[in-house]
Amino acid sequence: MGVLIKDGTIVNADRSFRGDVYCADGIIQQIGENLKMPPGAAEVIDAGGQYVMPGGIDPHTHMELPFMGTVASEDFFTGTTAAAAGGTTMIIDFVIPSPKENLVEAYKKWRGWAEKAATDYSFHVAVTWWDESVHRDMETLVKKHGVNSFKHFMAYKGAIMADDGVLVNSFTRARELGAIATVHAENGELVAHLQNQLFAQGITGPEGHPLSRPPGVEGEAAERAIRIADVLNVPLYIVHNSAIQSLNAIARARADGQRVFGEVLAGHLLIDDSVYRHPDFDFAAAHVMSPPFRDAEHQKALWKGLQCGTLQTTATDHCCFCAPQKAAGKDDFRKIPNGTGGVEDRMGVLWHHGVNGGRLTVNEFVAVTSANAAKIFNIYPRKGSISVGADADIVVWNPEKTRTISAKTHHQNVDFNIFEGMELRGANSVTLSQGKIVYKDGEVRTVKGAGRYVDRPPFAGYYDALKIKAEKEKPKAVKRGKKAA
Ligand code: URQ
Ligand code: ZN
Ligand code: ZN
Repeated sequence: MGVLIKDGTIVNADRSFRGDVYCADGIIQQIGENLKMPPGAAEVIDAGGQYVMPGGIDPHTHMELPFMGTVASEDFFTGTTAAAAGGTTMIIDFVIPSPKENLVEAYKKWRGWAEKAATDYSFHVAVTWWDESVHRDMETLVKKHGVNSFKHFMAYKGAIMADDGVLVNSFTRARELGAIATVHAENGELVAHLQNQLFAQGITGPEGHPLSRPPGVEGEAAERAIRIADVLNVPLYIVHNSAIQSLNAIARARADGQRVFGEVLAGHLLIDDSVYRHPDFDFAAAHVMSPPFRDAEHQKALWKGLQCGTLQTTATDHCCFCAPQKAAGKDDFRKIPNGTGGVEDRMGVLWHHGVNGGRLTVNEFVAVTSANAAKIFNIYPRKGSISVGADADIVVWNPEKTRTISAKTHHQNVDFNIFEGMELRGANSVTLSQGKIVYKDGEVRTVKGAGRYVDRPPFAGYYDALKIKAEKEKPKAVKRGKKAA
């Protein structure tokens, strides 16, 4: 039996129009005015006075991530359930091999963890080291496992940090394979130096975290990644931009015609760095994530970057650790597991502060919460659009529904919410995944394991053109005859 969504206003990234949507067998079957269904053919959802939009895509989450000596508290089932409760119907998570860990083995391990997911998911794969096996495995992952994006952590020295050698080798390989390179842009050497310097000066609390990661640490790494990607002619996606410096680096490169994309977290748009100076350790430590939340000047610039198209996507970097886990850094901020939540609240806070706040149109809201990520990671229009044949991942959005965010009521498996107490107007009344209702009016109806792994094909066209260009521009050796006698 299908689902008929009646009398709503359909909102895609490019346009809005009145219409009914009929879903069956996991996809959108029909779109049109006054669709007639044979009696009993469908469960009917009254979308009168509401928007019918593509389900959110969060391109940056870390469910059950083993990190900094512990494991993130949110797993793939609870995390995708919380996401659905807030209107997000797909996540792109990360396989993060330890240095020297075989990439394909790590990928298979993460695939096992994700089998419990309730909604669809995919994986970026991190390149945290380099040798010939990595060169080989990247091809296997692209050609056999639907991976088209490779992540590089320029931070986290001594753990998963990729140095310039790894960046150069991996970026080159990504381009050969038709994949996109993505980076966490912070200079890991600078961070380590500043952390140790602050700690030696007796700054041991969470207030040391932002001091060890000033905006310049991010700006340098963003600029370096952009320059390396430019020389190697590989598209680049910079995750969780938090600072004016990285924003300006992206804007310059894009104005120069370079294929660079930027992501911003809902948290970085709305939470400021005063949280780290809160007297309560648990409160301050709960906000420790990298790059850190910054002051209002950066937030203002990030909103402008999102509005003008310098930044294309929003995400959450949902990576949860509860107070007992964060307490590992009670006496040493360098040991506080980095990460915060948000997967349930991204859509709501972006609607309230973006659309209600007059910063985004409803179409731009769809673009930055769903369609752009689908396009950049090559799964559009299967995902990110309300169109016939697309997956029936849909949110019915009630612009008048109000709610107050709280850890007491959220579905996220974590004891803290960075948006605690925030009052919102506008929320999903219904979420559908694969044409099935997974959330309706406060009730989650997710099924463990119902989610599917989504293959993301390489970017053939762009790379074929590149190959032709490279052939044409191949440098020619200068023929030098014998010196004249
Ligand atoms: O750096 C990341 O994206 C992961 C490890 C989550 N933690 C964080 O602080 N952002
Ligand atoms: Zn990161
Ligand atoms: Zn992350």
